[in-house]
Amino acid sequence: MIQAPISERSAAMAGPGSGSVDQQGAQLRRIAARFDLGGAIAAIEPLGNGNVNDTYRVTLSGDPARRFVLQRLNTTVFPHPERVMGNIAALGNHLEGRLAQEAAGPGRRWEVPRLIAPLGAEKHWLQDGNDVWRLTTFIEGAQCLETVATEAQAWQLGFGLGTFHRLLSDLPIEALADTLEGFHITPAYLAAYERALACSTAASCEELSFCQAFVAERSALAGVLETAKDQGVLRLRPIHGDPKVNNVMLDAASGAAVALVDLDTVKPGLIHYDIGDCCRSGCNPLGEETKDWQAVCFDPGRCEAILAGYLNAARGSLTTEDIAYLFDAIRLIAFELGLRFLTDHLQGDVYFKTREAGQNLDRALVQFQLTASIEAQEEAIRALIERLR
Ligand code: GN1
Ligand code: MG
Repeated sequence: MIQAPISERSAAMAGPGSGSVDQQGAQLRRIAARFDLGGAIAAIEPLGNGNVNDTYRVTLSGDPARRFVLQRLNTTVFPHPERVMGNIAALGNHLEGRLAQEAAGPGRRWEVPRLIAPLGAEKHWLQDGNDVWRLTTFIEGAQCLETVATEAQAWQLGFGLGTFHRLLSDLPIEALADTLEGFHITPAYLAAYERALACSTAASCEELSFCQAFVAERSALAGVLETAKDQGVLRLRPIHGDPKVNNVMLDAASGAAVALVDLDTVKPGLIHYDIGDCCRSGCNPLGEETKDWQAVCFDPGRCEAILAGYLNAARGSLTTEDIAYLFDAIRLIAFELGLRFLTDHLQGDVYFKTREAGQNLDRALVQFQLTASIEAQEEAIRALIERLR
């Protein structure tokens, strides 16, 4: 798991609130101690590189040391914590039921982060002032990647997402709440971008003009998945919502996918959002935070491996129409994320965490360059999808 000590991160990334590292550490210990940990806390450290919530690893004393994940939920992004937590509980119960009947694959382990309740509480989360906290189990013996280095890793990424979809395929969507209205509805993001542009005070620059022209040329594409959904060609299913590279845990020894984490965005949606997100993230070897945006390209080899892994786990649940929209999904989700970063830049960085001014504009450029690379390789990507049918 890639992580940095609190002192190496900005206050915004380290959260919670302002104050010294010592004060933050004391607050984290106070919060963690209110959960049913079953032991004494030895250490709490920042975990991962999430753009939305604040995430920490809690380690207890003892050998072997038990570990947990403590998170402060971003309630600006998720204004209905009870829905988020209800979905995570429903998903956990469903997956545990399925896993009791069947293995994820021959000789494979598959795990689900489970919620640990606060002491003496009926709810799965803790309200502390305006903050909402939760504690989950830690997936031991596993790690996540920030970028995919090999096609074998890409295959595991796809297999992990396919397994998640397969295990959830019999969970009725009515069991899941809408935790984030408008999430992955690209036409709604386009409308939000146009509103933000009309009243933005962001400084004009060459990069911003490039982005504006890039979006204007592609605005007609925005509705491709929503139209197919409205026409009944594609249907809603339980999705993860955020299956980027670093949300897929791989076994530390074998490299096999063992869990999907970061379950806030689990809700009814199109599996195409997930497949598109997994590919836009897993097929960009430079990663989404690179400064060298002009060098960003989409790697079709990794894409073929992700889709092969996905289909190995979930082929049975995909229709001919689902497959027909895979290319559109891969292009659209890269474009959509660029649009979301650009809108946040125009709005003054109110949604995604940033460490420096202009970071969301840089992130938008990376996703737009990735979109352009996908478009330039359309024929090859469509051909590899055909080969996998
Ligand atoms: C956010 O928090 P994190 O890093 O898991 C975002 C995703 C984006 C991702 C881009 C709720 O995810 O949609 O794809 O950043 N999550 C939300 O890195 O908006
Ligand atoms: Mg997330």
